[in-house]
Parts: sequence; structure tokens; C-alpha cells
Amino acid sequence: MLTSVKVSSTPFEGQKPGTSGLRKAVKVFSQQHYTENFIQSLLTGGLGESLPGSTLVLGGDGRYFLHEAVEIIVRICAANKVSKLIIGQNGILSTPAVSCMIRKYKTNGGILLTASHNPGGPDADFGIKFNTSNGGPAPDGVTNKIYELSTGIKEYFIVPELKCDIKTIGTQQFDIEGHPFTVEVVDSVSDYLELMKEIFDFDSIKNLICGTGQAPLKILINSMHGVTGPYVSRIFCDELGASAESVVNVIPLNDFGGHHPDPNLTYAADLVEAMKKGAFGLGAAFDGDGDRNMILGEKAFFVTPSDSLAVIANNMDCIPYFRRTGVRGFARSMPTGAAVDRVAAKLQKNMYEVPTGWKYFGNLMDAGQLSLCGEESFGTGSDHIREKDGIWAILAWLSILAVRKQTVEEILKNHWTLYGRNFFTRYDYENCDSEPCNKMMDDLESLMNEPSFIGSTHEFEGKSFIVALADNFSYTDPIDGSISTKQGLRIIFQDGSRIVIRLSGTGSSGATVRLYIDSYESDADKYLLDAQVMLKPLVQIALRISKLRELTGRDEPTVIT
Ligand code: VG1
Ligand code: CO
Repeated sequence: MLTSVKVSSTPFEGQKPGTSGLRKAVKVFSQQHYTENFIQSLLTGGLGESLPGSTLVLGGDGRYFLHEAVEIIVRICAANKVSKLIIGQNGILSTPAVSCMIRKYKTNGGILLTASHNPGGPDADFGIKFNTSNGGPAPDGVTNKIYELSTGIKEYFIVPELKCDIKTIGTQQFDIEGHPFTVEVVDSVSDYLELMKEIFDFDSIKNLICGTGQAPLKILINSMHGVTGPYVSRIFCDELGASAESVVNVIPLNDFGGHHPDPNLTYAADLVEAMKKGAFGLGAAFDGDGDRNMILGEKAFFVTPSDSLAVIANNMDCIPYFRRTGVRGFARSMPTGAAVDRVAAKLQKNMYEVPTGWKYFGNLMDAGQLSLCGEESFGTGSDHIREKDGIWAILAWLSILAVRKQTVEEILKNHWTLYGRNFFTRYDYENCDSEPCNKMMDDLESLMNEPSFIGSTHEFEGKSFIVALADNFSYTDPIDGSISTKQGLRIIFQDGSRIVIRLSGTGSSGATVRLYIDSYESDADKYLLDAQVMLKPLVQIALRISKLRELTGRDEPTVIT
């Protein structure tokens, strides 16, 4: 029998909820009691009365500090009378896999150890995220409660002697002062793979990749040394017949090989370079925890996430799951390019615009109102789980390619011919000082609130735009009526073009400014032009109105997508 002890503790830093979960540098989590405080607050605040006797899924993306965190969480769960933890072997579970397992095993929730697309290693980031019983990120009400508890915590409960083996698949039973506590270590991939097989036609994708009846589609999948490695090897190589050279960086490393595990044109530059050589028909990369994806066609033809969402929306019948469930509705986060809106209008489906962060989609899905959604930040997903899902997105694209027998580029060009093109770009200014960024946002909001701002004309190199609407985006959840205010400044012009500026809620230090530009073009002669050229006037107008350069001292963004 093991005993639980109460340890006195004091909060030393507010653990504020962000866009999703808690992210800070590893050295913060390593401070005495920091992780313990947070986990105790998470269990008490997140599970409330259902904490004793609860079952939780636990796993992470393999980054540095994962094993220490798992050990602490197991011991604190045991002391708080959790009855069972389902843990991925070696602590490895992708974010989509956790969501899948919470739903499959109907657990009370799950704890995800990841800082997503942020770098890992002893001097880099770590994160803890709580998902509720629907499999999705905890809603604001829950994260606010956890935050409140963490600011006043005085003690936590722990079973310091408890040791469990997370290397070996199997069940371990413990007796904590008469309470049974079970740790079940499971294969990290199996449950997720099973779900993918229910959603997609694996035979048809296999024929596409192996070239049964036509030339094989050569694919190049880059896991960026994140958690998707084992999933990619099992799904694309073992199940779908892709060759070993089709997958790279599939060994999860605790520092992601020193890289930024963020699938965009800057941080996944090696995929871009490899694709440019022209030998592959589809390229893909994922972030550290496997919920984001980037898709490239032959010769590195870039599919923006906003377009990817719209193309999948327009081709839902290529995916067996949607043929079964029907298409309930589409959604995107507010800054995401509005290409999908046009598909929704044509197909007469409901279209929702929600704040940034996946948690807002969950309520709509739970209420049966939403089938497919996405964010410009390389997030695409559906109601099969309650997280965005990188591998799912690639399988969705492969399904479309298999049915339509066209290249990625052809599919995009057809789409633009049908709907016109929404040009989109995002500029990130990472690691800025917080104070000037807050001032910039406040000043801009005041300017936008001046009565003369609506109707004002803004001009750059001969192109001019007239402001039709300007606000700080606010969202009323149509299902539970909860209101989320101040979700980003948006300026909408009379021609429908949009400038959006918001501060990141996921950074682990300083402030990150995100500037988003979305503009619609219906002139077919311009569909193939470069987005940076097309959007330059709006970018310059945004920089001018916001005084971003002057206030942040940054001339150039750190990342452009
Ligand atoms: C960013 C993205 C947002 C995404 C969030 C979590 O948030 O902009 O679209 O949902 O990261 O992604 P922010 O607040 O930094 O802009 V990840 O892959 O955690 O899970
Ligand atoms: Co992620």
C-alpha cells in the first residue's frame, strides 16, 4: 500500500490560460512545485466533483521534460483518487490521438504535454493542456477556474513513492490507502489508426500511392522529429504502402533536432526545398504535437490552410465518413481567409466564424452543427475528434486526389475558377516587448472607434480601400450563449478585404503580433499572381494605420505565411 501526502506550496507565478493550455520555458516547469501546483489546480478545477474515481488519458509529443512531467502527474493523480490513467507508451501521444482516445474510452478528460509548434529542449518550451470529456481543449470557463485556483494554491497531494513503468505496454495496479489506482500503458498509434480506417478508404489511397492502375503518386512526409513520426511510419508506410524514402524525420527527438517544429514555409524549409526538385506529387509536414499540417503540391506549390479548408469543403463526398454522416456545416477562425465561406454559400451549408483556438469549434460539433473546420495557422479538422488533426488532413487530401485524379495544383486552379480566389497572408512579429505591443493595440482600437474611421479611405500605390466596418471581434457561442470579447481587431473594407491584428495567446515569452490580410479576387487573369504582390498595398496600409513598425521597432516580420 502506498500513502499520499499533503505538501504545502505557494503560487509564485500566475499560470494564465492562453489560446490553448499553459506554455512556458522548461526552466519554469522545473522550478520546485511549479508543475505540481499546476496539475493540482488542473485536476481540482478541471474535474471538480468527478475527480475521485475519474479516468484520464495522458501523453505528449516527446519533448524534453515529458518523462518528469508524466511521473509527477501520475503521482498527483494517484493521491487525488483518480481511478485510472491511460498513458501512451513512453508517454507518446499526439494531440489528435489523445482526443480520439478520450472519446473512444469515454474518459473524464485528458492531459496533453506539449508546447505544440514551439521549440523543445532544456532551454526551450514545455506545455500542459487539459482536454475535457468531449475530447476538446477545455473551454474558457474551465481554464479560468484552473487559473484562479493556481493563483491561490496552498497545498497539493502526491504519492511520492509511486513508481510506474511507461515503457512496457500493459496494466499496473496500485493500492493507495485502500483506493485502487490503475495505470494502463497503451500502444501510441493503434486507436488513432483504427479511427482513420473508419473515416477513409485505405484501399483507394493505397492504390494511389502504389500506382495500381495508374502512375504512383510519390509523397514526401516530414514529421520534423515531432510526435507524428510513429503515426506516419505505421499509417503511410505499413498500411498505405509508401516507400521508406517517402517519410523523413520520423524519430521523435526531445529537442526536435534543434528546429522549430512548425509546418510553415519558413520552419519547414527543408520540405519546401526537397519538393522544389519536382520528384514528388504531394508533400506534407506536421507540428510537434501533430495537430497542424502544411500541404505542398508538385514543385512546392503551396496550398494555404485557408484554401485547403475550402477545397476539402468542396470535396466532402470524396471521404467515406462524410458520405455516411452528411455535411452539417463549416467553420473557420475569424482571421482565416474566407474561401470556405464561398463553398458554404454555394452548397447552402451553415457557416460559422469563431475566435482563434480550436476550443470554439467543439460546442458546434457536439451540437451536430459542424462537420469541417479550420484555421489559417495550418489547422484543419472535422467532427471525428475535437482537435485539429494533421494526419487526417493529409489523408483527406489523398482521398480527394484519388477520386479526382488531378494534381494538387490542378485542384486548386479548378477551385479558383469556380469560386474566385481569396488571397491570404499572415505576418508574425515574434518575441516583441509586451508593453509597446499592448500600446499599439490600444491606440489602434481607439483610432478604429473614432466615428470618422468608418468611411475613411486608405491608399497605397494607387490602390485605395474604404473602411466599411471596424471592431474588436466578439463571439457569442450559438450553443451555450457564452460571450468572448476582444478576440482581435479587424478592419473590413467595402470590397470585402480584411486586415486583422491580434496578439498571440500561445507564446511562452514576450509578445507576438499577428497581422492577417485576406482579400478576394474574381479576375481570372490574376489567380496565379503571387500573394505577397497582390496583398502588398493592404499590408502597407495595415502597417501604417497600426504604427506597428514605429511601436515595436521591427521593420520585418519573423515569419511570413
Ligand atoms: C496559435 C494559432 C491558433 C491555434 C493555436 C494553437 O494561437 O494562431 O490558430 O489555434 O496557436 O495551435 P495564437 O494565440 O498564438 O495565435 V497548436 O498547434 O497548439 O495547438
Ligand atoms: Co500543435
